[in-house]
This record gives sequence, structure tokens and C-alpha cells, in this order.
Amino acid sequence: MFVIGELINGMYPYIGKAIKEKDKATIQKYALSQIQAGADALDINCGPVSKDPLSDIQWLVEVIQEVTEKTLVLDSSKPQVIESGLKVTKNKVIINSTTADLEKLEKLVPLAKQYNAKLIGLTISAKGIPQNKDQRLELAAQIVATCADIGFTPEDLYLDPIVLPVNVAQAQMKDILESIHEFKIISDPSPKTIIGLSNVSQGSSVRNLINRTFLIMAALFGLDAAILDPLDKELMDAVITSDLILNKQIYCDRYLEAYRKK
Ligand code: THG
Repeated sequence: MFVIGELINGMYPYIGKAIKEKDKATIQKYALSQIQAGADALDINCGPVSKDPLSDIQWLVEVIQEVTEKTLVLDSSKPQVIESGLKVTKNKVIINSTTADLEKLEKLVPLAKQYNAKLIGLTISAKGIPQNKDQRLELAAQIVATCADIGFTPEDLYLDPIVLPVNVAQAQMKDILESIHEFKIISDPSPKTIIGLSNVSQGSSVRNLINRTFLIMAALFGLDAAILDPLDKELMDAVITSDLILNKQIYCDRYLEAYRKK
């Protein structure tokens, strides 16, 4: 499982404050602690309160690149903010994200090509969040088709079924999980799949257990990557153990130690 740390997000008050005060040390601390805990990449989101996201995202990218060469995941619904971040990114980069709307695809797919970036495609459109598996698949197929038209390989595309909180969309959880499997058989070569894991437990109690259980289930449906809290040690242990059981790592008795990333 490709693990993307979710903690550098302005929605967290301490990150929002650090962005506002240009507090480099706090941002670098959260970058390094997530990597130490096993993150392969870092999601970077200025959050809803940023007054100047075009410049804030550049500051975040530059500050984080001073301390790590890991992949950066530029997270914004605004293509101008993504483009601004891309201009200063030297590390490998993933664009997070486009929707299935043609207007966004026609802007972001060429941008991904130009910057040699991977791209996350959310199965959402101007009509809103899909309510079932068929609607998710239809949007996924639209994204894959547009990428093919523009010459962007599905291997560089991550499809995201949009995980909803279990306390508001309980009846959809199974559809969301099954979508992950069906996305993989839309094209050959397959697109990759990704989720924002913590969405599932928003507003619930016992969040860690809900996150961990959903992650394990999604792993079986073929999930390739997840945006999650890598400082949740039991979650990271479940990620490693899922990889073991799905034969992505060779068994040994001390597999947790062996596969905990440095
Ligand atoms: N898909 C993709 N990108 C995404 C998401 C997704 N990026 C953003 C988000 N979803 C993933 N990141 C988070 C980060 C934090 C939380 C959820 C998802 C979270 N935050 C606490 C909350 O809202 O309750 C904040 C609590 C606090 O302030 O401490 O749960 O789905 N492609």
C-alpha cells in the first residue's frame, strides 16, 4: 500500500496557524514525523482559511522539500493552486485532484503530462457525489476515456471512489469498496486506486477502529494507495499486515519490524 500522510492540511488548526505565521519548524516537524512513521508521500493542502493559497502552497512545497525528497501530493480543488505548486516542486508529484468534469480534465490532464505528475481523479462531477456503484463507474470511465484521448497513461492515474462518512452513508459503504475493484478492470493497463481514509470516520466515535477496519477491507478490494494518518501506529501495523496477507511482502516472523518503513 502506498501511504500518503494527511496531516499537512490547513483544516487542522495547528497547521492553519503555522501557514499563517510562516512557521517553518512546525511544518517540517509534521513532514518528518509522518515519514518516520512510514509515509511514502505527503499530502499538502492549504486548507479552507488560506487567504493566498497560490503563494501558501509554494511556501509549503519549498519548506517541505528542504527536509525530504519524498513524493508531494498537491491537494486543492482549484487548478490554479495546483499549477502554482507544480512550478516549485522538484520532488515526484501527484496532482490531487481532478473531477470527472470535462473542463477540469482538459486543464489538469495536460498539466499532469507537462509536469510528469501522476493524477488523482475523483469520481464526482458538477452533478454531485455519486449515490451508487454504477454512477461511480460511469464517472471513472469518463476520466479514463479523457486521459486516453489526451495520451495520459492509466498507470499514472489514481481513481478515487470518494469515501463518505459511515455515519451518514452507511448503505453506500459496500458499493464504495466494490468500486475499488471494478475501477481496476476498466482498462488494460489498469488505473490505480486511492481513498481518503479518514473521511469514513468523520463525526463518528472510535474513529481509529473505523479507519483501520475500512482500510483492511479496501486492501482486499485491491486498493493501491491511501491518504491517512501515519502516526496512528495500529493503522500502520494493519497496512503492513494487509500487505503481508495479500502476498505483497514475503513472510517472516518479524515482518512488522522488517517492513516498517524507515
Ligand atoms: N480524496 C482525496 N483527497 C483528499 C480526500 C479524499 N484530501 C483531503 C481528505 N479527503 C483527506 N484528508 C483528511 C484529513 C483530515 C481528515 C479527513 C481527511 C479529518 N480531519 C479531522 C475532522 O474533520 O474531523 C480534523 C480534526 C482536527 O481538527 O483535528 O478527519 O477523500 N483524493
